[in-house]
Amino acid sequence: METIHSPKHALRASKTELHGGELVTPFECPERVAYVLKAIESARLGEVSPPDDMGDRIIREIHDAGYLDFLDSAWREWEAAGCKGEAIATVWPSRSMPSTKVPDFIEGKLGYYCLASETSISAGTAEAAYAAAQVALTGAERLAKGARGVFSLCRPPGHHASRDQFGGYCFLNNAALAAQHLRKSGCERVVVLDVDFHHGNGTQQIFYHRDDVMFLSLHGDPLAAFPHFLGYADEHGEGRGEGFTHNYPLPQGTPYERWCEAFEDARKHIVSYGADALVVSLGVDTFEKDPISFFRLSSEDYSDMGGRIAGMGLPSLFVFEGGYAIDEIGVNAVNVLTGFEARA
Ligand code: Q9C
Ligand code: ZN
Repeated sequence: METIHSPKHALRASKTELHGGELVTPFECPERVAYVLKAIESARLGEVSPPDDMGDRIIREIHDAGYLDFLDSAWREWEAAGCKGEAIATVWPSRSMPSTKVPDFIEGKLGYYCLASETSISAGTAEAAYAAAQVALTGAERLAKGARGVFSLCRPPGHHASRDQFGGYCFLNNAALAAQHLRKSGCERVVVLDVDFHHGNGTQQIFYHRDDVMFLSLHGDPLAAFPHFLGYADEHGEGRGEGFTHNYPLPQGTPYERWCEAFEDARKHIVSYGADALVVSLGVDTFEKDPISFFRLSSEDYSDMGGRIAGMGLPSLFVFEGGYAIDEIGVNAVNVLTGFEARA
């Protein structure tokens, strides 16, 4: 299987994550990609290629123009305001002051365009996010040209980024961009299956009113797990999108057997939808040793997961999302891909 990868991911090297009331070194760090590349080599998964520059046409279809301008200028404006640390949102248009005005000053803009404050904006963040978007779009293009399986090694991740908000370590929604590109390249129906531990709130929001992209997510119950405010079982889509969103919130300590029951239900929806292509939001933070998550998958389980995904018989693009147990992150991600190839 071909991997698409850009060294520009390293431009995203934030020094601070607001975690438990402290500023810690972010869990979502550049070393994650180094470990995955090492595992790709050890497993002889296949070629690692740079992305093409696919431009910003699809990015502008998925994301809000004001939000994209904000991402481009946020770091400059933060520095110009004399701030010393990285850019962290501290005030929001929240339930008791639900304004839709976009403030002029960077403090207000940050709150407007941010959904969770653990994620700091640092120098180079926008450039890295753009490169990750190109990695996703290039993977989608390979699929459109006939590839059976491709791995877009995106970093920073994307599935928490909505049309106009960043957070949860995400800035541009790589999986949504890939799905949209597939739609514009001849696929009538595309499925996004999100197997990251966290609910893919951004992807769900982006496609919530659409029937041409089905979204399904298996994740830690939002009552207990980030992002807390989306991802419940009663969210099924709206308008034309009614019936095209499916959520599987799962409890603390979920083992692979329980995860598979949810997967099999999701598989039935995917197969009866009659999709032309599948985008997998591939996070491996469902791992038993993940430092910020609470499922109990083992390294071997990921091989089986890849086989089950292959069993649906769809051209599949794997878009990298989360996973923070970095010693095993490479093996776990590559196990999904080799498991896929073994049964594809
Ligand atoms: N104290 C992805 O896996 N957690 N994002 C915030 C920590 C944020 C995870 C609470 C987790 C975001 C792509
Ligand atoms: Zn995650």
